[in-house]
Amino acid sequence: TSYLPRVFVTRSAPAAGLARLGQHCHMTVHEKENAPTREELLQGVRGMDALFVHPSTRIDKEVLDAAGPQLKVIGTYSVGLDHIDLDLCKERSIKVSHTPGVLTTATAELAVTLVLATAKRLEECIRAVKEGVWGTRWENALWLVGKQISGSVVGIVGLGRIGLAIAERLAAFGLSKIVYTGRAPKPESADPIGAEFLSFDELLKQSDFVIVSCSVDESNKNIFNTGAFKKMKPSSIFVNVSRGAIVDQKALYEALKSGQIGAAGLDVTTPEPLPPSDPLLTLPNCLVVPHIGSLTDSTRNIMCELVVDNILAGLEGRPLLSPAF
Ligand code: 8YV
Repeated sequence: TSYLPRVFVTRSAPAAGLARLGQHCHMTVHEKENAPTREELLQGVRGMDALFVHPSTRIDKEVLDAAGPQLKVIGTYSVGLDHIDLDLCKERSIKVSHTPGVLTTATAELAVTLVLATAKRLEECIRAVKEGVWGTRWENALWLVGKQISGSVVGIVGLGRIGLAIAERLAAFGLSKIVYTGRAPKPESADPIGAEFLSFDELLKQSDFVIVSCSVDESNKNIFNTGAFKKMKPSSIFVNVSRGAIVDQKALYEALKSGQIGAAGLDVTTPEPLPPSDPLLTLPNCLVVPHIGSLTDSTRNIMCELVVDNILAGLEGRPLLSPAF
């Protein structure tokens, strides 16, 4: 009898991709709405040959030990890899794949949405109309005054695939300039829009919009701290579509509350989900959406197909389509 490889899926994913995986593997899906608890995870991974994981699930030594030495491949349903101990996977010859490229457009569209929504104070506007405040305030000519995007300086933190796609879309608004920061300046071929490379501090100083689209690891955790927000313009808008961990959220709260910066639009927070009692949600100038960057009809299906293709490749000993290392 032939052995069917065993796969654990940590959270449900689009049906077509999972069905295909199920044809080749003995598949266990954690069907609940929420990510598995640590206990459910440690139990679920036992004896698995492959794991289909999401960013909400941390894959560290304890999880790899619990899985056992037969574990061959981990496919994450994300471009971000911050939840996986990649060094240990390498050391143990466990292959790891992610989903770069296929979610670039969806995530860039969301970043542009957050830029527009925060600049035009959309959430406050909608609430004012619904709560009947419109009729009492509109004679004040500057009530709900928004921010013009044309003529502004846009600063991108991480001009990778997603950062570039954001910059290209915002360029259509007629910006004064686009600047970026990152580990090193990009070669001209990787920067078709001719963005200007600046140090982190200089970007904070010059930008009207600071947009974070980089990957996050130990090296850039909490770089948006009190000191960073102090360097930004009081009118500036902070947009984050990467990971909450790049921000000291208490410092962000203080900066928004005191007017050190103008507004924030966040797709990512610490923790996720953000509890409704979080102080950030009491601020009129902070817009939070529930990590929907890649959440479009077409993108999520393609992401799932790519995870499945990677897992099957890994199980069959073929090279991965989109390896993490
Ligand atoms: C999530 C993401 O993977 O790609 C990433 O890094 O954070 C998102 O696309 C998605 O929300 C599924 O959990």
